[in-house]
Amino acid sequence: MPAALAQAQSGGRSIPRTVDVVVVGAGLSGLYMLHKLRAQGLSTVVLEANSDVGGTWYANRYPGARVDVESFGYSYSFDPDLEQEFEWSERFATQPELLRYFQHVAERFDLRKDIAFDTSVTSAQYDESGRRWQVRTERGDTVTTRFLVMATGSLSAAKMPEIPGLESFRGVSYHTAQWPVEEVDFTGQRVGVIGTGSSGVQVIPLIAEQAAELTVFQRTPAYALPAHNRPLRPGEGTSAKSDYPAYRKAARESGFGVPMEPPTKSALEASAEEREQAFEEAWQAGGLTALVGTFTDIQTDLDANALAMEFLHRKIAEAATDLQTAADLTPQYPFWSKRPCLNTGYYDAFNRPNVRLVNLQREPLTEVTGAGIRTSAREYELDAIVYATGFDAMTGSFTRVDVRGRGGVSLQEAWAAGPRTYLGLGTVGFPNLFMIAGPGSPSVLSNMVVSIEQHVDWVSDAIAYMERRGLATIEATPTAQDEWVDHVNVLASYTLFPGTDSWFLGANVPGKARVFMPYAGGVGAYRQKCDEVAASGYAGFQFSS
Ligand code: NA7
Repeated sequence: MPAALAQAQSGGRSIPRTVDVVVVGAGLSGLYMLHKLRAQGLSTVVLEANSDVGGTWYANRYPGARVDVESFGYSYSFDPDLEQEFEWSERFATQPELLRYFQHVAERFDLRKDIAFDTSVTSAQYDESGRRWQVRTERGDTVTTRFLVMATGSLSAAKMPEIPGLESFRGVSYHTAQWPVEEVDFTGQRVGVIGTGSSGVQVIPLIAEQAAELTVFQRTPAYALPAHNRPLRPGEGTSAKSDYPAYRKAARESGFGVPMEPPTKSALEASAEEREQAFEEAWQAGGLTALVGTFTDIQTDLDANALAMEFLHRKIAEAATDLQTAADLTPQYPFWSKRPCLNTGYYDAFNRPNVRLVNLQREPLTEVTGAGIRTSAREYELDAIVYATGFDAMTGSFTRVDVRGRGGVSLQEAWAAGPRTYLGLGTVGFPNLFMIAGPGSPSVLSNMVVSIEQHVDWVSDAIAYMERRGLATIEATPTAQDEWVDHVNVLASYTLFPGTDSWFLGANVPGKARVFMPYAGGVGAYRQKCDEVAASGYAGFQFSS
């Protein structure tokens, strides 16, 4: 039997031993990548650690999980029929609805037959003489491939906090990003939630409704902006969908990957009345980007930002009835210097009699005990702890696989001082390895679907270009990569991001290099650069034939 057709039997599913492309991950990126590569006639297998499609939307099934980009925009644009046929039910889709969408996509394009589920990739090693990647899985499969596409997600390496005593807790522990498939019932329980980022802000109102007591352990308060989520009105879907061509174009040319009128005026030049009106309109519109998009300098100038902060502080003071709680919930760092959250019932939850807020800045968390959580002030007895403590973002999903390129150098070693990529698509020393939404691309600073589709299209075009010319390998040049890393850093330095600790900077992972990882120039400018690179015959990449 030819090697290419030999099948490794594992877990009841066969995985080909030799393919043109291995895609790691069957989330948003992996599904579309598979669809594209298949259409190009390339043999492709997707290796997925979870038991079904959906990636981050498979794993983050905690109560309250929902997307914070509007449903119509957070969907694939590559197929006009797919665009029209799926019915969204709410302004911001819930996790179960998103999962149904990805399952629908998998079925519609018959994707599952080329996906191996429950198959965790442990290593990928580049064989320089054969110019192939050897990809190994936890189940013992080895797949040899020309191209390796890491479609592993920017927010998929869940992170537990470094707190002494985690193992000693006698109750049940959960991480929001590793939520069980079976329903969790907190009725009658004393629950503690650690973390008030997006996941904490979403899960807290739902647990508050169910648990006997909820204690929220907050280290840094979030700016929780109103979602104004609601069921979609009859006909709203049809009308939004009829506008798709213009909507998608505007999203692709925008900053954040959502259509938005760019601001023209500085907050410092506007009158107090003008500012109040603009901020209030943005507050009423809801969503993550309306308020930061009111004036040109909210994200770049501390004085302009302070005006938005003052408005937001007032809103939080109005929302939380207890004065001390309101003060504790009020962030003191610049707005949008770390990612804000979308609020559906978050501040209201703290007005319930069964919810209390523990400000860890006043009473630091010291340990997890057998009975609960101890702070410097006291012990809180709990039946369950929910860790809403985030991710080793942007790089964790790449480096937790032992990826080794030329000379056996690992990605972890190559990125020890921070991730270095060209366009967030490729990295020096790792031929024929593509990243989808990698560090150095807009990724988490954008509507992920817009960024992912653009990357997948670019990667499949690059592979098609190589096929047409009989080229064996593609790799970023050191000069192009150095220049790109510098450019990403310069763009970040124009913003307020570098001044506030966040996972954008790797600040939530002890020992991680402090480098601002996403590209802050906006998806429109980024797409233009990627298109120019492709049109010029892939300037900044070198090929071997
Ligand atoms: P985030 O945004 O990283 O939030 C994690 C939260 O957990 C944040 O409030 C952290 O406080 C807190 N945290 C982490 N470690 C600790 C310890 N040791 N003690 C107390 N509190 C801690 O993750 P999310 O999952 O909420 O959201 C990630 C992204 O997913 C989100 O932005 C969306 O894009 C989707 P800190 O701020 O570090 O003081």
